[in-house]
Amino acid sequence: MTMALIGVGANIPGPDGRSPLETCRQAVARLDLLPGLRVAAVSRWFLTAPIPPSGQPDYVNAVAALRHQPGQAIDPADLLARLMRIEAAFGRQRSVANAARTLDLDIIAIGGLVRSGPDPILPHPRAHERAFVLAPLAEVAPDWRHPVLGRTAAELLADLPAQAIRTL
Ligand code: PH2
Ligand code: MG
Ligand code: MG
Repeated sequence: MTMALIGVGANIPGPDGRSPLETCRQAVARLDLLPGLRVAAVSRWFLTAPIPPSGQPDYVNAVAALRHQPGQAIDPADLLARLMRIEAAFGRQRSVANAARTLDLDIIAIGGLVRSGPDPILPHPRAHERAFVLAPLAEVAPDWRHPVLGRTAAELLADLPAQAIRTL
């Protein structure tokens, strides 16, 4: 069954002062309410140094696996639009790339789908070089293989130079 694998991240408090971890937990609850999709698994929560190094606060990161109801396909553009609405609901402001954010929801992959554009590009074009994606991804989808590179998240992670991440 196809899974949508969603990266969840935050590194500044929300407008109401809610912590990054609390924002991320509540965002996962919202993912479970998306039409036709259920949260099948959530990784542990990780505290991760910003990539690229920027002096920003550390991020809280996790990956959620969403399962869709049998017989329904996941439309990538529709899912992206829904994720952006959840980000906005949690106070996400869009400025420059890699700016600190109250909430970031990224589609890392939808099963083995390969898509070069329009957005979302799948798999996420930087997922394979980011420990903050690969370590939680390996927990929720140990059998998933990057459809272009042919490797599991754990294999990709083992190839990376060490990055500063730890579980919360
Ligand atoms: N997200 C980014 C850029 N850098 N670094 C960490 N540690 N975690 C993130 O989620 C992250 C980042 C762009 O979305
Ligand atoms: Mg991101
Ligand atoms: Mg994003």
